[in-house]
Amino acid sequence: MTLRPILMSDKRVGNDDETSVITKTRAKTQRPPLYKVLLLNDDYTPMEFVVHVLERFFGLTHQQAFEIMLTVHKKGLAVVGVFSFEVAETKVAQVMDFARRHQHPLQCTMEKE
Ligand code: TYC
Repeated sequence: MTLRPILMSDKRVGNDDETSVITKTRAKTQRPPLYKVLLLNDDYTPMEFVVHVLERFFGLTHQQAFEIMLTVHKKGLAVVGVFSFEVAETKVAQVMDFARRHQHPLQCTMEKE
């Protein structure tokens, strides 16, 4: 029989008859919530501008950017990427600011996954 050392994380549950049960506590690693960044279609923003935004702020290749732009154009919206809250918030702000400065109505939002 192999003996296991009793750890501080073990809980000793005493029974009335002085026998005991040792339960193992498993450390639950909490993953941070993730957020989808969505790009929305509109009738006015030029396709090349959207492609540029996707390359510039999401590090996509021209081909990837063009494909996602076309998906948004055809389906109304697409997920551009999945990030931590802070990164997603920053991307949305960067896209919205860049579109506003160029006077395009492009909309970008985030949503908890
Ligand atoms: N629908 C736009 C057009 O025809 C192109 C477009 C694509 C706009 C994606 C926004 O997120 C968007 N010029």
